[in-house]
Amino acid sequence: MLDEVRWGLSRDPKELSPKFFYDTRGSRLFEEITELDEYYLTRTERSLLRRWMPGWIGDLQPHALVELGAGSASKTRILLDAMRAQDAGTLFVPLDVSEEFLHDAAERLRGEYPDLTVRPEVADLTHPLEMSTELPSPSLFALLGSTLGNFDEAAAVRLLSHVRATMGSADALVLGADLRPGPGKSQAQLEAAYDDAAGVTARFNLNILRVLNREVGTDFPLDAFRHDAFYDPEEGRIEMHLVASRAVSVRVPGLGPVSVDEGESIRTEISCKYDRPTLDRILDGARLRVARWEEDDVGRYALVLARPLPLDV
Ligand code: SAH
Ligand code: AVI
Repeated sequence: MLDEVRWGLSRDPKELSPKFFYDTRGSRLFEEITELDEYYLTRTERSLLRRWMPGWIGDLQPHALVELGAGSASKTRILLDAMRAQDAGTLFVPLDVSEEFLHDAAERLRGEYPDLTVRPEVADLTHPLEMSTELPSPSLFALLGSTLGNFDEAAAVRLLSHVRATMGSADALVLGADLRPGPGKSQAQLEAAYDDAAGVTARFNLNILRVLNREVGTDFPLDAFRHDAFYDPEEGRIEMHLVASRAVSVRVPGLGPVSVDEGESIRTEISCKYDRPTLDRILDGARLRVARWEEDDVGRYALVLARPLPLDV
């Protein structure tokens, strides 16, 4: 973690990896975000899952569900219920970097689904997947919440290639993808989802500095930074930043003091927004193809079923 932090704070412009948001407090703040009026992503995805998953699971009859970046696994119940209704899977593998939060979610699901084997995996999706659980065939993988968007295109292809390397030819991946602004979603609505009136996203953003101060021994003064989020139409992505309201000098172990000028910003997250050609290209780069693409009625969000393409030998 310290190496990654040193690397990001030595760059110009400065950046931090969004995976550092998610200690238990950060994961809880994200949960709060998902309930905000402005954050349409979760509820739109939830209704798409309810509409399409029973049929897709009926066709696939998976024996296991592997959820990448599972978080609280709140929408997962829709998939698990569909599997139970089809007498399909009995194994659930939630995978996440946020260890304590993951184990709590796994414990809750064990209570709710006594017949289900729950095998949580603490892992970083930016590395090749090394599962300690052997997966049956077919297995269904899920990457929900548009979490793929927090990776740039090259990193998204790498991440999905790691997933593809773990998949058998009969497996499938269900992907949630937030879409670019269009007739049914203005840029202002998109930006409001990342800058809510109650300030929850601002607290989530600032949480990264608390995590760094505690975990790597930096001394960021939280009161010197404010939340900023904007949509970049050229790149097709939201960027979240922390902007310094005064000049500060921050202790970074192993790097010495790092100065942040007044008005200088640290980028903490990108959240890429997709269209069909972009997602086709990313999936193809990872040897996957779109089998189903379903959007909500105004085209805010897509639920995608991807199937493996043969791997080059
Ligand atoms: N899937 C849930 C949660 C999305 S929040 C939903 O749809 O609501 C993103 C989740 O991905 C968090 O739980 C976070 O801890 C996890 N995450 C972020 N970066 C990760 C990484 N590099 N490796 C594994 N998990 C990661
Ligand atoms: C987890 N991820 C897909 C969220 C997103 O929308 O990019 C994280 C988030 N950042 C700000 N609000 C929510």
